[in-house]
Amino acid sequence: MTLDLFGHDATGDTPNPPHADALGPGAFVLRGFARSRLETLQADIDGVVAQAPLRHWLTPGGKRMSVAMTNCGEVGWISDRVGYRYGTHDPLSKQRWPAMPASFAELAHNAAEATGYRDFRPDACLINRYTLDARLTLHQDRDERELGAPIVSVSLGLPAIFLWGGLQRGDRTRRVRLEPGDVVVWGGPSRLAYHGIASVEGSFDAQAVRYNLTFRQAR
Ligand code: MD3
Ligand code: FE
Repeated sequence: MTLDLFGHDATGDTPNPPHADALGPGAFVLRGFARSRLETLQADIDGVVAQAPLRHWLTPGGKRMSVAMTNCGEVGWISDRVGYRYGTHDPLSKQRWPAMPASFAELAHNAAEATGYRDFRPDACLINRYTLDARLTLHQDRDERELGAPIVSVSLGLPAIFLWGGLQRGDRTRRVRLEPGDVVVWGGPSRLAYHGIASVEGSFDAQAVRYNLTFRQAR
């Protein structure tokens, strides 16, 4: 596949509201979109984590991921020696993943709508927690059945440098600073772009961490 991801007018019908910065065709940063809701979101994260603790998955290759993860919603993203997949149950508790808090579902829906994606109803929310030494290497999100739906991500806590690549692993990457309250919507031709987190900004004596919520229509 050789789509010209960041060429001019790649789709022609890309939604483009005035208050969003386009990162690429179909991908938008909504700066501060969740800022007024950060306290509620954090309280709801804490509620999910109390039921389904953050943990470091193993990659299929056997490496412990530096990002700690948990899930809420109908299905959750899981990684172990078997591979990457979505599952209805938390492998630690053997219970279903906690329900998606209304504050999460509403925010994800509203952000998608603000960028022209109608009727976004995510069934999965991955909660990522980054300490200062955590990284997420360049990857594609391709474990979802519904690749036509966008992904919505919400940043909380410490700022981070997001890596935004192209459709091929070797394509050059841009660095985008994501701050607490920033919401990003990735769809259309940008849905399968390579991306990652290069670094989290903060001082080592502080206890602070970064959280990211990633909303997907996974199945
Ligand atoms: C661009 N998380 O969990 S969210 C992930 O900040 C993930 O925790 C990062 O990448 C984080 O898979 C980045 C932003 C994101 C999510 C999905 C994308 C960007 C994306 C899918 C396609 C293109
Ligand atoms: Fe990703």
